[in-house]
Amino acid sequence: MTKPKDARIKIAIQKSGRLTEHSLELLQRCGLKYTRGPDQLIAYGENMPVDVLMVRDDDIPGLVRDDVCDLGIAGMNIVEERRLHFLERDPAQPFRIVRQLDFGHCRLAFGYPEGGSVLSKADLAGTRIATSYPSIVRDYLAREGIKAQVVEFSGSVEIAPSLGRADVICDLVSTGATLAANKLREGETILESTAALLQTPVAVPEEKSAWIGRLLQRVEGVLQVRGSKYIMMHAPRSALAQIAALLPGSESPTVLPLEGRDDRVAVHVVCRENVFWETLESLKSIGASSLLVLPVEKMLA
Ligand code: PRT
Ligand code: ZN
Repeated sequence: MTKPKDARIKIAIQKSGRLTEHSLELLQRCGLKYTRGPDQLIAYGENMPVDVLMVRDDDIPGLVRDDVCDLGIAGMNIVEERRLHFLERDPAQPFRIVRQLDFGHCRLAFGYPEGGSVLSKADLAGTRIATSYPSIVRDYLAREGIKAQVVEFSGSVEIAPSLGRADVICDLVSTGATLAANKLREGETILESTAALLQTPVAVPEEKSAWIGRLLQRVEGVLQVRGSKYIMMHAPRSALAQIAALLPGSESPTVLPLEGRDDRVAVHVVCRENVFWETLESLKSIGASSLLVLPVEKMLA
């Protein structure tokens, strides 16, 4: 007999690490209020049927694949590694990658020892590559037609060459400081990563699926808001086309008459990009005045 599925949505996020704060903040911005359980492993949603499981990031893709959790947030580096690993055993896609998020930026790149014989991927044939991402690296080597040995390392990959355990490494890089401190030079990037939102491939009951839909729509709204600004200005009516060209995402501005002026109008636009001083200066140079740039609080498309 199949167990009745829990009506509450479960989201897996990283318990403690680089993605934790950002993941919780995203859920809070979606309107979720929660209390943490005494063990701190589950945060129970108070105002939505949503509970948050706090786990190690490596476990998140598996929890979503196995339908223990409906949704999960993990770095694309982990997501892709686990996806390739699962696909080797079962051709069905293990989960749906709903969308990439706007935090957790890093890249998976090669690190070549300074002064060594490997200068680029052209020299990788026959080398030993230390990495915590064996499936991604093997997949890359196969696509590039390079025959090299992948040595799996679970941590401190950057010390593998100096220990004599590998010739080069392939690891996550953010600022590049770790590579430099270990006398490694950054080589080709094989994956650009951000955090990603995953969804179980398993069908869920209608009521629950409606809540998941609402939550995903709110996530979309939060991400759009973070990159958006509301801009108000006075401008010559004749400059409307130039204004639209300067402000991406401002195709349908609100244009309002100005009392006693036929040549000038008030223009209000939502711009789906940050607005820099240079853009404001360009707007001023085509006759705009009284320019105001305001943050957007919420947005529902
Ligand atoms: O305990 P748990 O398993 O959950 O955590 P973890 O230690 O595996 O992960 P954590 O918290 O370190 O990282 C979580 C996710 O953040 C990663 O899976 C990436 O998606 C993302 N991320 C973003 C990074 C980095 N930037 C990053 N710089 N993850 C790791 N690093 C490490 C990298 O491995 C290397 O050791 O930072 C070092 C390089 O940094 P730079 O700035 O010196 O280049
Ligand atoms: Zn981890």
